[in-house]
Amino acid sequence: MPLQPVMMTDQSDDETDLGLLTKTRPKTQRPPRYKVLLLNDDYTPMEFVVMVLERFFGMTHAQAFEIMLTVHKKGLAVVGVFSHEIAETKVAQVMDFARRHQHPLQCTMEKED
Ligand code: TYC
Repeated sequence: MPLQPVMMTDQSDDETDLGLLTKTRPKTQRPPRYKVLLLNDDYTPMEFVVMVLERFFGMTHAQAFEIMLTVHKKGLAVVGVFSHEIAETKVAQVMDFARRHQHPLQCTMEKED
């Protein structure tokens, strides 16, 4: 952790004591966040993807439809950003739901920059 010089307000530099001290200021770490990505494919029905986005990502029908179309046109989209544990759970829920319905829909996660 970097040492930061701190100027004391009650001492000036012309005192024998130079008025400088070093305090350690531990950097507080924010936990990393993870983007959950939905990938396009040629077979999963659009209505199924909309249902997934409503069910697991709390989107309205209109939001879900818009994001589904983005994935369809661009190939993928970020559908949410979460802690590692929540992101992992979302990916598992989507992958399990898709598998149970025999759709090849893919959902992945990646660490945010
Ligand atoms: N491309 C699919 C189709 O035309 C629809 C689709 C959208 C599939 C988004 C996956 O993540 C996806 N039926």
